[in-house]
Amino acid sequence: MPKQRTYIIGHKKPDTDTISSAIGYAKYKNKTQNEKYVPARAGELNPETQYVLKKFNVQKPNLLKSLKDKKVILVDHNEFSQSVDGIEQAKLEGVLDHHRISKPESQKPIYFHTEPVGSTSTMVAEKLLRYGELEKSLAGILLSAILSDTVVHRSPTNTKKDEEIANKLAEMLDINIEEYGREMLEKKSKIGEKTPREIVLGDFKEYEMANRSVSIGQVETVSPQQVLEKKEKILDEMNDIIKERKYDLLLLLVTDLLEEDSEAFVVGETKRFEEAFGERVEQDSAFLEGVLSRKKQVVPKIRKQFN
Ligand SMILES: [Mn+2]
Repeated sequence: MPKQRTYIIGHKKPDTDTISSAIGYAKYKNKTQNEKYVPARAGELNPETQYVLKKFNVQKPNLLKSLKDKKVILVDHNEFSQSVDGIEQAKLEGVLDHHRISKPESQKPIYFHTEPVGSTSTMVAEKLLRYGELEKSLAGILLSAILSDTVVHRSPTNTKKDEEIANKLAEMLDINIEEYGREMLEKKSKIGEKTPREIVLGDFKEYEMANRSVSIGQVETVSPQQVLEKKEKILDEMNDIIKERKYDLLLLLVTDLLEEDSEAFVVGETKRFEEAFGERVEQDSAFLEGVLSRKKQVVPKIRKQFN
């Protein structure tokens, strides 16, 4: 009887790290073990991942709808709630991940390798590099995954190891990390295709502040100029929205992920905003240096003004 294959699969709503680490780890396991390992995916690919696989000429893994009774290695996640259905009835063979551990259970001893690094692909690339040769196509998708998960090494989750491994891969491929990182991350947002209303309401949160109502949208992008050049139309839309929904203050943060600051479009009680940040609002907007986080850097300051 032929041996049962083991599927290597990442989380639902797959991103570039989940897909690249599954492909890369399957390659590594096939080189080093006497079993058959097959990469799989848990859902449709996002535009960034599609772009990456096409650029490096790598086939997308097959879609798996159920893990029931299958031999499985989980990459880039370990919480069963993020896995494909049937994981509870799967034969868990291993985990390779960089997230916090909740409580996966296994019936037998398994490989369980987690590290607090910026991407699972860093761990996969390290294994492959240590083992020996690494095809350029594989180096390309693993490098892309590291740059995607760490926002080109700017995320607080980024580590020295992510940088060392990324540098090795980039050198092999003769790729400039900053240039390529920007090119790739631009594929993620697809801002060019969005209407002003979609830009404002895409990532949108409402807050009650002492019986007043404040709402803050945020666009996180590596090409803020694509949003800033639509400023007038976006402000028209924000003026409509604030009337429709009776907010007291409405903000849109246009956050530049690479420069790490934000331009805020401000509609409604502008004075509150000016007092919160000590910045003048001119032509309905203000520049907020070093501001990346709505939750940590914006909401508390605004809340103080209303309370
Ligand atoms: Mn990841």
